[in-house]
Amino acid sequence: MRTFFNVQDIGDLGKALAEAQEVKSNRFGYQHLGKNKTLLMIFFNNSLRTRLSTQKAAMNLGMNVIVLDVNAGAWKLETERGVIMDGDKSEHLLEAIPVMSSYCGIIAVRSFAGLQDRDFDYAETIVNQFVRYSGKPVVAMETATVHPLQAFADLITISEKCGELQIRRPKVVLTWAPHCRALPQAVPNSFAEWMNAADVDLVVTHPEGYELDPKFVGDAKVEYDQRKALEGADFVYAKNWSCPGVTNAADYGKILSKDMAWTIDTEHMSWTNNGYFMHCLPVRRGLIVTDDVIESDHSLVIPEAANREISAQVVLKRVLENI
Ligand code: AN0
Ligand code: CP
Repeated sequence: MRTFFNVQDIGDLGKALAEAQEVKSNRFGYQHLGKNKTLLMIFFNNSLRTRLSTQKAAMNLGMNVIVLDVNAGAWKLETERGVIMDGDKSEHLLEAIPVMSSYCGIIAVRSFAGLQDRDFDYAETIVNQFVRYSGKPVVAMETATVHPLQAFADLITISEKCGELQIRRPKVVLTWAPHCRALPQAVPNSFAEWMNAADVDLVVTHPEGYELDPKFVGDAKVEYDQRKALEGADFVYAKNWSCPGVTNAADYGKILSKDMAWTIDTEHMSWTNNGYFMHCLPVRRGLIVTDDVIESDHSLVIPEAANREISAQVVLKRVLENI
């Protein structure tokens, strides 16, 4: 594997899930792969899980790790070509990328959507420059439109629960929930993309206007009535996202609804098939989910986060095997 952005990059999902279990039971068995190899993790945005789990995964593999928080000590980076750099940005990404790549064997990047310009975000303008100008394998740690390490960890978590409960083809519901700030679509995009590729029955539910890009939703059923969508669900994956601008481009990145009737509480969970609650975290209690639901024994938020170490380790292992 050379780049990790989409579900196709991981290939056969059955094999990837088997490898995840193998890595989970033998985390330190592959240290020869990473010896004297360096992972550079670049963060343009905040992180708790991605930073810790990806660094831990790299260390499990025997790698050296360098972390750069661009907004905490690095020069502010210009990303557009052809501008006169007389503002607050001291360095251009086109110099910074080859410099940074000269210090490492693998680059991992977190760069959220700006939510101002749909074309700029959906063309993956920032991370594509890393792919093009670094000459190194690039792993997405949440880009403008995808968060594949999260979706892979979520799939591992669902598959483990299905194994335990002997569920063959689970009903998985991706539900929009209200939030006070405009959030990217990367998490729901990747979740839908990965669930479509997996052996699950995916239903997506959200208020009108929040339609996700068809390239991620595929043939999944879209149900605007949240109660109908949740009926019989084995897994409820809650997430807020801002307007993807699919039906109305002018609304891209806007908050169209703050309808608290969509908050996942015990009544919502009672409509499901004794379903499990999932969220990628960080989550705002009281908006996305109530305390009772997230603290219940049917909440999978902690196992999901723990599986981020496993998804990252499978991905880095495969990249290392190809260097
Ligand atoms: C980010 C998002 O919604 O994409 C990161 C989630 C992993 N969330 C926030 O900014 C709160
Ligand atoms: N789920 C996730 O990616 O969390 P962080 O933003 O804390 O990395």
